Amino acid sequence: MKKITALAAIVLFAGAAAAQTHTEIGDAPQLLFGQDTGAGSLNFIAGALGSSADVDLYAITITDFANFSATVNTNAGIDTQLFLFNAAGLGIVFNDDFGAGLTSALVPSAFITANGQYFLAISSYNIDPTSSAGNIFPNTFSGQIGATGAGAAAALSGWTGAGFVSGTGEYEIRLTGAAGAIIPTPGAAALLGLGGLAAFRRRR
Ligand SMILES: [Ca+2]
Ligand SMILES: [Ca+2]
Repeated sequence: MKKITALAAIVLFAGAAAAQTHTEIGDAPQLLFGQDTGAGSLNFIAGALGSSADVDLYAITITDFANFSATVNTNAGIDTQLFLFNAAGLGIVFNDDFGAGLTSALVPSAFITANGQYFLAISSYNIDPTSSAGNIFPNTFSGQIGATGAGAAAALSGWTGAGFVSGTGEYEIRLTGAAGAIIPTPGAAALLGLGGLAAFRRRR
């Protein structure tokens, strides 16, 4: 995100309480458990696709699923894709092109039915998520698309395809109905009684 954009965002949302931006730290991982986005409300994620192969995965919390949205803004000319996964890494919904442009948006949809912890991924077209059983989502350009690929029943474990970013492509994802997420380390998860998550980590 360019500084001028950040400044504009701050001015634009100056009247809103505690607008919070998570800025990508280094390069966010492309696989579970993504990158933490902190505590408190989360209004923007600002990052960059640093190469044609880059995919960024962020841990987020959906706090108001009926009003959850994620909208990509970029001046870098990236043809983006957005993917939402649940806490277990299963595909929920994706969008490639929203409206008339090539950027992406996830809007309130029948696919998102509960608050909780999720993972949000951004890739450049046409890098798609895979599981041990194949592609998680179908190859569809428009609309809010559910996980109906051959690999939908298993968790995110890889990415396939090639992207079209040349050099660094900066992006901003505007969020509504969301808060940050901090994924517990295995030790902390065990202390908190999150045995399922700890077990999930151990299997990796
Ligand atoms: Ca990145
Ligand atoms: Ca796109």
